[in-house]
Amino acid sequence: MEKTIVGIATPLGVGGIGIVRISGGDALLIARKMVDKDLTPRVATLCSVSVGEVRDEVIAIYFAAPNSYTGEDVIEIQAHGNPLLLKKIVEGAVNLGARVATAGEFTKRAFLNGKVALDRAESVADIINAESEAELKTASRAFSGVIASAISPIESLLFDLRASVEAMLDYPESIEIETETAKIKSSINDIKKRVETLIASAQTGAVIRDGIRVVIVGKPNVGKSTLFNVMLGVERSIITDISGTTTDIISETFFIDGVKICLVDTAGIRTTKNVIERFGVERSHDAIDGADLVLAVFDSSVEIDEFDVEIIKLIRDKNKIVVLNKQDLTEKKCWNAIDFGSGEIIKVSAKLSGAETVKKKIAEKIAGLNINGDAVYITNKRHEDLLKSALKNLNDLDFDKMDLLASGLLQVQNLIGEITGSNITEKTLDAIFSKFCLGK
Ligand SMILES: Nc1nc2c(ncn2[C@@H]2O[C@H](COP(=O)(O)OP(=O)(O)OP(=O)(O)O)[C@@H](O)[C@H]2O)c(=O)[nH]1
Ligand SMILES: [Mg+2]
Repeated sequence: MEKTIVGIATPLGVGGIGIVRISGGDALLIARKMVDKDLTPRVATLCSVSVGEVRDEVIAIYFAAPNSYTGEDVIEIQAHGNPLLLKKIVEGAVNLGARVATAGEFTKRAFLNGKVALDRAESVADIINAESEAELKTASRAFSGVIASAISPIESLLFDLRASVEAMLDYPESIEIETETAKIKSSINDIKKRVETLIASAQTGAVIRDGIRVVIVGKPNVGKSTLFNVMLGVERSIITDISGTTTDIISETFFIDGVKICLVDTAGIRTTKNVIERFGVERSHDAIDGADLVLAVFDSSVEIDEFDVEIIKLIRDKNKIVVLNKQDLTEKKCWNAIDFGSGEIIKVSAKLSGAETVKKKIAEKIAGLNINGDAVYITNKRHEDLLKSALKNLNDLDFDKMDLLASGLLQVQNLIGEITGSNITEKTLDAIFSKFCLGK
């Protein structure tokens, strides 16, 4: 029998209520020695808990196995939310034979006891860690089983396919080889298409998980920091009329339509002798490389110069929005004739209502991703990597050698099984659950 574990389920800070959870075969035995009332399954019992000199009035709930989160006997003690008190209750349980739970151990037990499928268990961590509405929505959909509903059919198709290939190997005389091979090929194509669709969805999945990195670039004094501040709605970056005011990268997070935007202000790009500013400029080049979307800002009230031209070259092939700023002043004619490459051009005044126009454009790009639709998005990097390996193996299958085909399909099935949990090693499980917070 697994050792009984104990952990604090609520965040370690002062709060109205703090919860200690005990799970395992000895949970009830341990709890009985700590509280002064008898516990009935699924009844919230007001009682006293004592650990040494410390006493608290708590609500204790007993969930009898297998009808609990972990599938084991579980006791939840809802005490007053003082971290010292909660630690004391944990200490009490440990003195009576429990062990402090490792990160994610309660959920790991839930998985091992068949209470929750692996993809759903993994989405529990995503629900807890979600920072944006889009992330939360996708994680809760994953918890409701949409990933499983996309992956399980692939797993069963592979299972059937292997059976057909093996039947062909074992009883070649009773099978019409050509028809059967054609069937197998078409079924493999069907599987490939499903895997490809899921891999493609991971691109949007990454946007949901990591947000969109929007980097503001331009030469000094064009109004990058002004735009940065008005988009955030706070005076975060220093603005002056002196070129080279921003010398380093500054970033802040905000949300557009429930999607996390990491907005980055950079040092104006130009050749410079000032050492600090030069470092900043180098970082700006790197920031362009790491951007999902570039906001390329130009001062339209002055003529274009060689620094602007250099920036246009740098961002030519990037996903970008060109911002012709300072429209409250008179625009120089030259800007209308410039070829910026792909992307949209907007004319704004960051000092006036420019931020709203830029945000609207970003919102349009987000709408294009259709995040709020009903499609299934792979947001988990582990799932994405496994699907990519599976696709590679599917592409490498050799139809001329049936015995190799069978083992090739088994490999694909094993990879998919690592997503659903039907083929999983202890090491992978530990890696998955170590990312959980303590007490979950
Ligand atoms: N008239 C006008 N002035 C603006 C506008 N946007 C910014 N400015 C002014 O342009 C000057 C430079 O603005 P910043 O936002 O510091 O420019 P920057 O691109 O961040 O400059 P560096 O940090 O030096 O690279 C400041 O005096 C701003 O007030 C605008 O839309 N219209
Ligand atoms: Mg600046």
